[in-house]
Amino acid sequence: MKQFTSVHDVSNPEALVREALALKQQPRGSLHHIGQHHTIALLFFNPSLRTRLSTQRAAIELGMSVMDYNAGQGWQLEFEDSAVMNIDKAEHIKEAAAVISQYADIIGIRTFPGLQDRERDYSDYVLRQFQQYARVPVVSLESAIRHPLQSLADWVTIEEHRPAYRPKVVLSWAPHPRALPQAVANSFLEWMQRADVELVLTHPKGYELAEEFTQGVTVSYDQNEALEGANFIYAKNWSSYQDYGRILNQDAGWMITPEKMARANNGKFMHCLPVRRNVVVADAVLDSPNSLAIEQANNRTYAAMAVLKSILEGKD
Ligand code: SN0
Repeated sequence: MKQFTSVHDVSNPEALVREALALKQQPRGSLHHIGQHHTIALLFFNPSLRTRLSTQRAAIELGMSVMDYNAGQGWQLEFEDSAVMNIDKAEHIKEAAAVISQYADIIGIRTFPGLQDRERDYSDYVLRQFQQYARVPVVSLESAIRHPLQSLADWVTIEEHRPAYRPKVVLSWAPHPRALPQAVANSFLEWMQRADVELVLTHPKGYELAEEFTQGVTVSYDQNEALEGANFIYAKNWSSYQDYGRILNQDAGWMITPEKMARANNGKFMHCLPVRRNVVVADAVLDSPNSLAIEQANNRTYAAMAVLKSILEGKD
């Protein structure tokens, strides 16, 4: 693999899922030779708990060294070409990306969307600028519009709990007090469309996601109908794509409750975390044995290991 910014960078996503599951079975300390003498730099423009720590953990398991940089607290970077840098931006992405490429063999970038300018966000500006100017492989640690490491871990988790038949997987919008990115939902749809599952997306009117991610996906505005017989219920909030970055409603009727779960078929609850308890999901669901949220987070390590290993080995 040459880079990891979306499912499109992966020649065989299902094989990558199998690789992550295989890596999960390996004894600790048995994989250090794979990344020995290699270094990964992790750059965070935004907060991160799971991505930061699981990617570090993955790199450590592979014997790599890790450099962790809070880019938001460093020099303010200029991303525009031909900019006259006489105001607040101290360093251009051209120099920063080239310099970091001399220190690290792989660069990971975490960057959220501004949720103001849809065109700019959906060009995945910051990630793409790093890709353009970096001289080593770039890994997305969640970009403006995608979170591929999360989606890979989600698929791994579904694989571990998959029934003997083709499962029904429902991605449901849920309420939230803050305007959140569409990245997790976009990415989940993109990856699940490559998996052998029945995929259903449900959300209130006005929360339609970008067409490039929903083409071919069954969409229902009726959450109860969508949840009928579901094997996996993935809850996630996102702000509006149409009315870009806006919160259109906080309808508590969309929260995932035990009553909602009762419509499913012994449904497993999924969320990428962090989650707002009793807003997105009721305690009784999140604390139930059917919640996979903690295991999803565990699988982040094996997803990242599969990705880093594939990049280190330079294979497709
Ligand atoms: C981020 C998101 O993309 O929705 C990261 C998820 C992995 N989530 C949040 O920013 C939640 C923040 C909050 O206030 O609950």
